[in-house]
Amino acid sequence: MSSFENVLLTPWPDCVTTSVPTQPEKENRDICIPKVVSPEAYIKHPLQNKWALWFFKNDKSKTWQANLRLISKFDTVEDFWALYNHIQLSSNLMSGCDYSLFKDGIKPMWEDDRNRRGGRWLITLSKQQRKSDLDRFWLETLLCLVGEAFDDFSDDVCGAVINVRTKGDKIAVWTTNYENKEAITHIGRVVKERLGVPPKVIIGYQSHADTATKSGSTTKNKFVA
Ligand code: MGP
Repeated sequence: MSSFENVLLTPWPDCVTTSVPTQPEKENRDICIPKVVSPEAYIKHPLQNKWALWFFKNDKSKTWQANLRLISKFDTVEDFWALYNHIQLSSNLMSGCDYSLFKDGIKPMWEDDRNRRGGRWLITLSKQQRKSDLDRFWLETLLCLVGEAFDDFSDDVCGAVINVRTKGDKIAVWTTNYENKEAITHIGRVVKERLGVPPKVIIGYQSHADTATKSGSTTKNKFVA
């Protein structure tokens, strides 16, 4: 037995068996070379937060809260894409449906403790934008959330909602406190930039308290970007 054969661990749980040409006059001999597998190959890439995806289907015989269903939770990049690729694009949903992506533990409703004093940056889309912009705006919003794109202010973000509506679809990023001016201004700037909303298009931030108690069709803006 050569000294080389002595250092080979056999059987090796994870190795590649290969034929190595030895001296020409001898036949090829099988040896086992330990394969070094990088952790990158089998460890999923963790996200900073765990997220929950919710679905809302408008059934008028039920209350608003009863129409809201949790689809699934994830906390890795791979599981995010697995879920994203498994569900319908927003533009294929029936009118009246919503998706919401919120941090685990925060319900996608005004009543949650982390939303009660909060508000939302609202992007309203024209009917034509369902075809051209809706799905890519929503995906970019999701990537901003799971990728923690809001620098020091990502903690202020609670989640995002997409409303598919005949009158015009909406995408909103919800934050936790409408008094946190610095956080809200920064988040609004990032959303506008990442979605590629032209500078001349103004987006508004409204408190949930105002939205929940509005009387007309519009809610006054607390901030604009
Ligand atoms: P919506 O689904 O956010 O917008 O709110 P839509 O359908 O475009 O309607 P519009 O009023 O903005 O033109 C529709 C209705 O759903 C609200 O008026 C509430 O009755 C209910 N609703 C929406 N949200 C986000 C909540 C919530 O967080 N809590 C409760 N209790 N009801 C809500």
